[in-house]
Amino acid sequence: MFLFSQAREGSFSFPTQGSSFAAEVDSMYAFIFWISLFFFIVINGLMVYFVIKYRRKDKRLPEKSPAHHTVLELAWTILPAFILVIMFIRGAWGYLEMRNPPEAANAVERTIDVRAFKYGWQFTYPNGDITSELHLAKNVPVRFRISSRDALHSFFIREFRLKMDCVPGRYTEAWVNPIETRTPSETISVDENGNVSKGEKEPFHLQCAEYCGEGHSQMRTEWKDDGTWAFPVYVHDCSFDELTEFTTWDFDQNSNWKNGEFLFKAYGCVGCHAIEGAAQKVGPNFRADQWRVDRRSATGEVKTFANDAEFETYLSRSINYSTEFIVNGYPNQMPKFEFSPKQLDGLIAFIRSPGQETVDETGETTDPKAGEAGAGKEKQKIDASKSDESKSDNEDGDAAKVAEPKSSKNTEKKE
Ligand code: HEC
Ligand SMILES: [Cu+2]
Repeated sequence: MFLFSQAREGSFSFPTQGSSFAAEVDSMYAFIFWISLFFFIVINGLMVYFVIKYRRKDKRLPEKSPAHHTVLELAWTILPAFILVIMFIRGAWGYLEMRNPPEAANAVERTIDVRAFKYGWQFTYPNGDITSELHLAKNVPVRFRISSRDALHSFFIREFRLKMDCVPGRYTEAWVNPIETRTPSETISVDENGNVSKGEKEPFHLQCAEYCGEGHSQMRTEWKDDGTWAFPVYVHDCSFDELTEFTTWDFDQNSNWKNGEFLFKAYGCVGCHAIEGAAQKVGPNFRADQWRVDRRSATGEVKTFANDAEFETYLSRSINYSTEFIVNGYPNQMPKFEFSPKQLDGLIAFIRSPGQETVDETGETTDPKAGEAGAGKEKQKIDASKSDESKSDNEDGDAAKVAEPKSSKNTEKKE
């Protein structure tokens, strides 16, 4: 049993037991494993022993063996059946416990929406906060309402012994009561010069456990070269409501560029678009020097950009209406989004200069090729003409709003 029930940072066979049902899962596994191992050794040991002991040594013929022995046959049927029944009952109990959230987790205010998509995760908390990191509170049971935007994925957190399918078009459910903390400060260490490196511990590990496409392996908790964790699972020692400290992103407190960076992660753009010179993913890399370069579509259509405003219109339409213009050489795999104009502004600021933030005194990100067009003016116009309410608008209404203020000034033709 030693191998399986140790509660240190990962035993030989298993990672830390981070949830209330982890110990039972492990001991159930160990129970079946050791019984199987016992019978394996007994049966195969005897077999080898008998093969050697009763091998043919001389000309004697084998004796006739008994054909039937009722008592013996009943014994070796009924006794193992007992073992199987015990396994079944323990398994069923454990399964039912994992399937049925306790009262405390079953309420809407304890439900976290888990969205899997190609290729990443998005978590929506009861108050509407959205993150690409999962933040939980120790000893607070929560329910997950799980869905997928595209293919089949599987929501798997190994320290919790939790796994549930993510199925497009329907919700699946799981719950967890984390019993061990794992905070960002344990997993990221910052030295006195401000350099970040991997901390002494890793966050709990989320992973997609169902092959879902070429970016499948990105859908997991992993240390990135830029000094962050992708999709970490954190457990804090606080109340569920205090989690907002970690999950809230205040758009008004942050620059356009920072907002863009946040959205880029939280909405999984990062899963398909590498930035600057990083290894290419499914979609085009975003680089500051690709700013306003002409685009050619898969059907041979060419887009040229007379000024920044036209280019920004193109970028916002590429995001909210991604199927409209497919960049040549790339698959039509980008999902459509419903970002508000303000969010689009942030994303565009980030895409324009993904490597580093350039901020002017107004807090607006400056254009790396500043002065070329009235980009700033255009932006203000857009901000003023619309508010965030278009986020929930239907497609057509949204289309008009996003495209209108920008294309009204320039010569872009509507397709
Ligand atoms: C599933 C993968 C995927 C995700 C997620 C994704 N994209 Fe894309 N994106 C693509 C692909 C593939 C293309 C190229 C084909 C096309 O134009 O649709 C593309 C094209 C683009 C373009 C046009 C690029 C150019 O150089 O002309 C922009 C802008 C863009 N994506 C922004 C975003 C943003 C912002 C997000 C997140 C909100 C995002 N994408 C999420 C796959 C993805
Ligand atoms: Cu997946």
